Amino acid sequence: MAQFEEVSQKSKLHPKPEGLILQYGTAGFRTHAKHLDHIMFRMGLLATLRSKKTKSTIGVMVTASHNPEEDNGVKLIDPMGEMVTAAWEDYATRLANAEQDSLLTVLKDIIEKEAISMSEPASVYIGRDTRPSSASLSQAVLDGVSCLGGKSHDYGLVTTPQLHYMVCCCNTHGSYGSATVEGYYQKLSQAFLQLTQNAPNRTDDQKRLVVDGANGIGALKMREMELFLRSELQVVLSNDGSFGKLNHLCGADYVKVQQKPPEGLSMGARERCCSFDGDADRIVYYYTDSEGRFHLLDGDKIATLISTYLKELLTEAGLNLQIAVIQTAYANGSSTRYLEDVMKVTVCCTKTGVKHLHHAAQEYDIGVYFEANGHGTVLFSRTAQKQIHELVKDPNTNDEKKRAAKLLENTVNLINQTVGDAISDMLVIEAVLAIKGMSVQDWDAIYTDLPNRQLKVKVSDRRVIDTKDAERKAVTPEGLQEAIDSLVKKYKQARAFVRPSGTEDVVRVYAEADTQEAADNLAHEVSLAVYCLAGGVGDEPKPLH
Ligand code: 16G
Ligand code: MG
Repeated sequence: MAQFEEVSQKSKLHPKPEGLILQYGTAGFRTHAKHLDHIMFRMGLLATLRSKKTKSTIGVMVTASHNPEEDNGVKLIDPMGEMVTAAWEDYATRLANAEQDSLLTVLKDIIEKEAISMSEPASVYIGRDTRPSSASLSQAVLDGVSCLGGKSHDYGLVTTPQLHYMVCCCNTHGSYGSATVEGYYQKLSQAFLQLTQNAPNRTDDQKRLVVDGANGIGALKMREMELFLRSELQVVLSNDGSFGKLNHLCGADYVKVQQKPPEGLSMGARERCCSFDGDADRIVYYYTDSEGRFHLLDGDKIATLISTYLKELLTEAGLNLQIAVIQTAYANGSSTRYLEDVMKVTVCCTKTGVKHLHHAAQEYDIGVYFEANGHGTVLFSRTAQKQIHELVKDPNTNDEKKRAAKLLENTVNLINQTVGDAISDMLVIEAVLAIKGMSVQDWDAIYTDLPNRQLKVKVSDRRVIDTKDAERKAVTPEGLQEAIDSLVKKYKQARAFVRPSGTEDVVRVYAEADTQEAADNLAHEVSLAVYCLAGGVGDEPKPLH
């Protein structure tokens, strides 16, 4: 067929370096940009097949999120704006690793397995972050799409969640919103302005928010969106990319991991600040108190704030909808305890990675999911949305119920339900704080985090570690879990687990305990156990103190 002939010809322009093996990891392919041209071309091919198979528009986002500027990556977006399914992640890996002369064989194999009719039309949406390599890499994706006769729409510079939103808008024929960047700003800002009408007396100080844009796409898009927010949110934008390097000493990942403010941000005492990551799908908040101490409000605190607010509104509206919070093993023990014991909401724990949390959240009327690192959103089931909508419309609803139902309705519109979205999450948080009349300190005081520490250990093959119970228990190597259990017993309020990273060639170690010193010691001792029992390489882990 002519299409295959063209693939064969064009693929020569995007040659695969022989022997290079890459995996479609937790969030797509990610590595140094110089190794990615062939991957992009092939993901263009795969997205086109996926589109033919699902008879829907598929998204391809070129970004490496919080990785260094020199890296890049790519992820595929399924019809409803969610991450591509596991079977297709597998195809992505196979296609990526096929040597030049077997590319067509692998491609045809996928077509056959999935019974794809090549005469179906195909449509692919493409977006990219601000990395210097992203423009040419997204061109390679476009080449792949056109080889198989797919139609493409290049959105150019967009945040990852914006592209997820576009894909969902397109496949729901506009019922989720209009598939343009302007449509996104309009939908979110209208909902935000409606919500903040419920907090009419805010001062300019309360409306002020310091935003660290990680020198990336989030900063660019925040600038564009400012106009739509009128003066209801007064954003002081730092690390806007005008001179600093992407993710360098700034951004959500830096702030969360280092537990300190980013460079390039001037923050007054008690001032509310937040950081986006490099593709604006993650957010964390923070402030320094009057003694200069730094306080981080991570994904767990965000989930608590949002779920408390939603639960109160459900009660006020008299709606009987089940709300659950989805976390991972990294959730601070204090947050889980608070949610279960004080808030009395269902808490569920899944493996690390947005797709796992997203799927778990779909099981509830309202599923609030956040990873501690700031990835997350809220999913409202069809039933939940319908009930909220009907209550708003019901002429017999009393004023209190109607107010609560309207707040819920606008909150649904403000949330990007396709994936975690730093801009949307930020607006939800700002609206909730405004409506509840809370300062960032009030929010922080909901519960106190247990001190914790994360470390990484290099081993010769991280796959020797297998886990169960949502990564909280190690099944292999033999003896490791027993060793962790006996170490944990030495400390108060302690917990620890290990898991192989899905994005880096390391084993991650997490520990928490009643004091920072205890958490540090426990993390170190667990690292030593991993080093000894799981084939550690290089120097033995050193104590932190
Ligand atoms: C990816 C995941 C993130 C997860 C992280 C874990 C998405 C969009 N991103 O960045 O959710 O927390 O990987 O990394 O799913 P790790 O496996 O190296 O610890
Ligand atoms: Mg990201």
